[in-house]
Amino acid sequence: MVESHAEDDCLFCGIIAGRVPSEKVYEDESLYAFKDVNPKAAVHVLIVPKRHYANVAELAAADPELLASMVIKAQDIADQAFHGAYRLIFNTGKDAGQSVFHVHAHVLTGEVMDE
Ligand code: IU
Repeated sequence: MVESHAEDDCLFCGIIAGRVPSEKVYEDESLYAFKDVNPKAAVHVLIVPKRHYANVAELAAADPELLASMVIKAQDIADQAFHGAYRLIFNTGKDAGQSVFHVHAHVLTGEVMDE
């Protein structure tokens, strides 16, 4: 059973609720997007679903339409920032670099990336 409620100790639940500051770039009834505090590209936005899922696989299993809406929003951000070119990264698991266990899409765009 996937947990869907906000978790008291979840950083991104805190950001979505406004308890933790963030630089919001987009919000609707199901998604929240904000600038990464440690950007790895000229434009580095994190897109998170408001419902709490630990990682992208849990989200895909529970609500594939919500996952699709994150991809569509990433495309929209990149369309505005950099003619639709972007990288979309879901770090999954501590050993892959996931540090916040509330699924988030890294949207990296705004500059030419060679590698
Ligand atoms: P990761 O894939 O779980 O490693 O990504 C977490 C990201 O959250 C990472 O890029 C941080 O820079 C970012 N972040 C943030 O944007 N705001 C915060 O308050 C904290 C982390 I803590």
